[in-house]
Amino acid sequence: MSAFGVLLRSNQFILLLLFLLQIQSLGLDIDSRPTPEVCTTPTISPGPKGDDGEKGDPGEEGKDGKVGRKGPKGLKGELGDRGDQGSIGKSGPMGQKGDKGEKGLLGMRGGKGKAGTICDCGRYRKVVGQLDISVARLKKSMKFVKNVIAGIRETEEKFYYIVQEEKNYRESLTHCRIRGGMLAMPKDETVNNLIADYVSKSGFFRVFIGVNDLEREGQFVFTDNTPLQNYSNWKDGEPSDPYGQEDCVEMLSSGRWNDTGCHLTMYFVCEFVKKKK
Ligand SMILES: [Ca+2]
Ligand SMILES: [Ca+2]
Repeated sequence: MSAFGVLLRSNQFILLLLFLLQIQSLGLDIDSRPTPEVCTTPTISPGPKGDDGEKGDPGEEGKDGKVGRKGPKGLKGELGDRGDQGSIGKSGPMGQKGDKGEKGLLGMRGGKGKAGTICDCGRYRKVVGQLDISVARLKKSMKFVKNVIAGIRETEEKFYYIVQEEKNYRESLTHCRIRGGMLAMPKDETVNNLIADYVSKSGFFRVFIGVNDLEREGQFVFTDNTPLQNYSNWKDGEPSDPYGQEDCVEMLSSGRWNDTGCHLTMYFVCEFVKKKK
């Protein structure tokens, strides 16, 4: 750029500046320049601000708003008043048995009894003592009595009964002896018939009787060691002891005798001598 150009530019700038200053001194504004209408129609200026108006009437009630969100849980209310008593409910199940209660108080003392008579206490004590002994014996004999209840037979001199327990010959002997008797010894026809009838009517087939040849083979004796002199009632063909093992005697329901093994077990008949009055 030439120096002339620069000079021309600076002059233009100065002129512009002077122009603007002229406008400002005249109180003119570019934006407030009068429009063509200002010149043609009268301008109406707004009046001063009026006084505040009176407060209006309250408006009509607005519409219900939308249902809001669920609020937080409230505090627990106070305890209400006690209600009326309800009706009686159904009976519950039966409870368990309770514990035994404590012992009650001692009762009142009774009245004085009548005067007793003088007794022979020593005699009564003796009777009571004998009763105790009898009861003890009775208890021991309960099993024995159970068998006796099944039936008992008797003659003028003796009692007979079938012990319904299966025992071998020696056990049978012992059983009768410790009870004060013996294994039955039918020493005559009357007694033999009585025992036979007893056995058959009781429905048994065979029983041990008090006869054996344990001491000497073939020499039969009663259990009181008396020999069979006056009476015996062997079954036909008996006694027969082919193997030497039949040393004890059984009575069959027919009343007949047979020698048989002593180790066999069966019911048996005891006899007891009646006490003389
Ligand atoms: Ca024999
Ligand atoms: Ca035989």
